[in-house]
Amino acid sequence: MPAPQQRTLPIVYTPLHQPHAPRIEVSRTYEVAHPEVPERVEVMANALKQAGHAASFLEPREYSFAAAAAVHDESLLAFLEQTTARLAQSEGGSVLDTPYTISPDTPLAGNTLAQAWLASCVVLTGADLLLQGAPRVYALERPPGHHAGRYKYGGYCYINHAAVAAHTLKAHGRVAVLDIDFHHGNGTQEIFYDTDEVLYVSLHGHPAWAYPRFSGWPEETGAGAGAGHTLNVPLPMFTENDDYLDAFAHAMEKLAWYAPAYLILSCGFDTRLGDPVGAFSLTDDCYQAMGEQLAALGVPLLAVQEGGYDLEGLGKAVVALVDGLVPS
Ligand code: OKP
Ligand code: ZN
Repeated sequence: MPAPQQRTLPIVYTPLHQPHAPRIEVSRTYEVAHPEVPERVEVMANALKQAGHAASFLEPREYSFAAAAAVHDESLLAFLEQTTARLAQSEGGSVLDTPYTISPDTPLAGNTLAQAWLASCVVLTGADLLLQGAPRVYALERPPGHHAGRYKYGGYCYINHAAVAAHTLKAHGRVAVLDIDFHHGNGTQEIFYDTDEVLYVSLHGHPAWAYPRFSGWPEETGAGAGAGHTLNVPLPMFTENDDYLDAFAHAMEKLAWYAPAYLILSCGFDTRLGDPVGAFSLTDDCYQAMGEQLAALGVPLLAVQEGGYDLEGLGKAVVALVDGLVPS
């Protein structure tokens, strides 16, 4: 008798992300509303619950912050700890530009590091569920992580959750990270650039015009033991489903070549038509198609929430992806 099909999947979530609520970032020289708002995860959580996944929600466990040191240099962690501790003492202060950021768009406040680590705990809980045999898990957390590198934070990211989880999982087998956020995950690429224990594959807006600009060219393919273990597929502005899915097929071939024991999906919906930060034109069909193909790959998969800023579209996008991941 064939095994019954999985009709849903664990969704790790906590409402406690909400106190992380950056208000402004710097665009050139003036202040603008910050797009990485608490409503993002609430919209996605509500849409998933409405789509029949309410019973799958579970709370994160706690993990020691020491785990962050596996992927971030102690200089960065000490800076984040000291700066947020100082800000916690002073009433309501926040700082945008520091020597440790790649872009002045990622506010530090007194609670920021604790909030970022809470997001890592959501993702680490998901990783543990994979180790316990769950075929697919969705970690619905914020702030995102893929721009946080070994030495610097930025791009709305403080701790690289996908990298922390990849570090945990690679003790149990080869790990691939597939990054489908609109932006290149410079932090994840950097952290695993010279190892063959983690494959990094990313589809993103071309760095000639898209953030973070300094990383994500196709010529970046890994170094040392990691040579050939980074694949960047930059795409043009306004890329639509067909061209995106062609590039996705290329990424899937690389994943099949690597044959990972675990797959981390750095999952951003800022590729969606109408997203105010990204510049692609994908529709929900594309997320469902990717979900289906990823499920068919048969590799235990941990989806990690990265970007996506269109509060009207986020719910539909995540439901489409999860519907693809969980055939009904
Ligand atoms: C985070 B994630 C500076 C613009 C900064 C930062 C975008 C961060 C995206 N001129 N924009 O990858 O969705
Ligand atoms: Zn993004």
